[in-house]
Amino acid sequence: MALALSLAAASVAFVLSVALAQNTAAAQQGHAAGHAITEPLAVPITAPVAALPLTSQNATIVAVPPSISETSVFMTLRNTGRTPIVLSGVTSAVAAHGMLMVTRRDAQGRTGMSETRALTVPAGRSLTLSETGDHLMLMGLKRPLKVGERLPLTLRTSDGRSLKVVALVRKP
Ligand SMILES: [Cu+2]
Repeated sequence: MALALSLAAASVAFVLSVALAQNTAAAQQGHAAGHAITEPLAVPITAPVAALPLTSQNATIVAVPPSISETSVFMTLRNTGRTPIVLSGVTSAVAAHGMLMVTRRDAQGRTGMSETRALTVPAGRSLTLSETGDHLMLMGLKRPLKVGERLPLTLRTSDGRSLKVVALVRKP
């Protein structure tokens, strides 16, 4: 009895699944036919922007006296992707603008920093932004920064992507 019921149930289920499959097939044909002309127009013109395979660690901003309107930003950036990531800018709500900086030693052995248009994080590698090397600067600070506060920054890349970073204001 139990077997007969379960067989009956199984055959009902089978009939239902065949009917569903036929309906689905019909629906798919209808879908395809209905979209034959309009589908090309429905394809997005721009592909969705892939997430940037970039992480930031130990982001800090150096606190400066109220009379100083610019400061430095340091962090370690890691590119977990397979292509280089080219940074093209940094912005913060507390600064008029940001700059990418390189520190270089000149022919006389003196080190100095200058602005650069790009900083590259190599594929699968890290770039350390530090006092003695490449770094970021915030120019035209709109208010004094307090030691211990955390401030959001936005790093931008040359291909139009961005990374939000929260940086800790620390003592000089
Ligand atoms: Cu600097």
